[in-house]
Order: sequence, then C-alpha cells, then structure tokens
Amino acid sequence: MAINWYPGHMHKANKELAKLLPNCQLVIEVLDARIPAASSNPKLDQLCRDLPRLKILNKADLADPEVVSAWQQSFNRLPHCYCLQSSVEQRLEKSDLLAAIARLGLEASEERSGQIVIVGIPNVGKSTLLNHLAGRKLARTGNEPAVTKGQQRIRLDEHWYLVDTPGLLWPRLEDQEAAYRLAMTGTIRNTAIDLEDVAWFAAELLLAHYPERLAERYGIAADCDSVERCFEAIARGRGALGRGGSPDWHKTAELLLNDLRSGKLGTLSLEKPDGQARPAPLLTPQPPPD
Ligand SMILES: Nc1nc2c(ncn2[C@@H]2O[C@H](COP(=O)(O)OP(=O)(O)OP(=O)(O)O)[C@@H](O)[C@H]2O)c(=O)[nH]1
Ligand SMILES: [Mg+2]
Repeated sequence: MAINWYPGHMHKANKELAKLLPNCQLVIEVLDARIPAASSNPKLDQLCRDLPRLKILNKADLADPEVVSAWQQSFNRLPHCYCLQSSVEQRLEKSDLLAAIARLGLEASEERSGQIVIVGIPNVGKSTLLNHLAGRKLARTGNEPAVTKGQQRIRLDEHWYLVDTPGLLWPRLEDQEAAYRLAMTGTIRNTAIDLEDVAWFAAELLLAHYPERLAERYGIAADCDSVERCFEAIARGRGALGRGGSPDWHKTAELLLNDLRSGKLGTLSLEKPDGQARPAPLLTPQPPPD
C-alpha cells in the first residue's frame, strides 16, 4: 500500500510557514537521528531559500552514535548550515543555540528582536525542544504525530523569539522506502498506514541489518531469514495469538512497531550518510500473508 499523509492542517501550516519565513533569521530543522534523510523535507529548501539552517539530529538516544556523528559531519559540510545532536540525556541547551547562532554569523539586533522558527516532520520533538529551551512547558507535546496544530511564538531572551510550528510532510512521498521508514518510526498516523505492511517492512529491515536485536528480544534464531517465521516467533513468544492459537498478525505488528519506536530493540540507524539508505531487501514492501 502506497503511503502518503498530507491532511488539511498540514496544507494550512505550510502556507502559514511560507508567510512567517521572510520575518525569520534562522531555521531550526529538527530531524530524526535514526532517519536523517527520510526526515528531511524536500520542500523546505525552496521555502527557506538561503536562510541559515541549524539542523538538529534529535532522538539521538534511539540511534547508533557513530552513524549519528557521521551524519552530523556530513551536514556540517553544507553551506549556511550547522548541525548539532540532541537526545533525552543530552538536550540542546539555550547556550548551545546561542553559540550556533554566533557560529552561523547571525547577530542579534539591538533595536529589534530576531525570530527563529523550529520546523520538521511530525512527532520528531520540535515542541519538546521549544519547551526545553524556554525552560517551561509552554507547548503541548505527545507521542503521536500532529499534536501541534498552529504556530506558537515565545520569547527566548531579550534578542530572540522562537516559533514552534506544526509537523509537516509534503504532498507526495515519492520515495516509498523512505515513507516506510517514516511510518516505522512513528511519523505518520497509524490510521493512515497499513500497520501490518509497515511492521513487515520493519521486520525485513531488522532481519537484514539487526538480527541480533530480534534474537535478544524475541529469541529469534540469528540465522532466521523469513519474515513470516520471525512474525510467528514474536506472536508465540508474546502470546499475540488469535482463535485456535494461530498468530494474530495485527497484534504482532503493533507489538513489533511499539518496541522499535520506543527503543526496546536498542539503538537503530536506518540510514547512512553516504546516501545509501540501509536498504530493506525488497524494493516494494511485501504484505504479510492473510
Ligand atoms: N527518545 C526520545 N524521545 C523524544 C526526544 N525528543 C522528544 N521525544 C518524544 O517524542 C514525542 C514527540 O515529541 P513532540 O515534541 O510532541 O514532537 P513534535 O515534533 O512537536 O510533534 P508534532 O507537534 O506532532 O509535529 C514525545 O513523546 C517526546 O517525549 C528525544 O530526544 N528522544
Ligand atoms: Mg509539536
């Protein structure tokens, strides 16, 4: 099933962002450290033109530290761009932001406060970041996409305002493998995806690149190369069974995705910075059997 998710509120938020940007001096683009490529909005470059960009590799606690550092280095080679990491244990601090502003050559004006906008895909941690920088819980946060529905501006200090924005995707997710990675990590509302399809894709990817995690958590044999057997083992091990004791594919899919999204399968990097996404072995995601 092709994945696309561009509800009406995103269309509106996109227009509101386009109006706001001419009055901003800096764009903070929050990326998911597990999928820095798939979580980069291709429409943002057109919208932001040559505004300086601070890329934040957020949720770094859920990704492989070495791969995140490699991404950070590769982003730091881009012009007008500076990249930092942020995670639950080590959040981006206000002092880091002010240092980044200086590094990007921006100066606070004495007469008029400048404006910094925080943008990114849904559920990536934009509002959490705004609250942390503000030192107070001003924006609503939640572990589901599309929690923020409108812009929210706060004062960061005497020189800068900070604006939180709703999470944005784009009208067509052309790269469907990237779309599946977005879905696996919780960017797309569950009602807009086929959960079993996405979990099947996730299991393929884990079997190919992180079989030891499946072995550790579910006792799946390290040489298992069948997604169906992997699903069956999870279902039996976790009691996700339907009538007659056969595996309940839907429950199993939910279980696997919840474990993956919450970090119970350990740190995962699903893309590498050399442009080579850690590929799922199949080009077209295959649905689970009926
Ligand atoms: N593991 C981990 N979780 C994080 C991190 N930052 C934020 N989160 C969690 O990610 C979820 C989404 O956070 P939000 O701040 O609401 O995300 P958002 O980007 O504002 O989402 P929308 O408003 O829906 O676009 C929440 O459950 C946060 O607790 C992080 O660095 N690591
Ligand atoms: Mg938000």
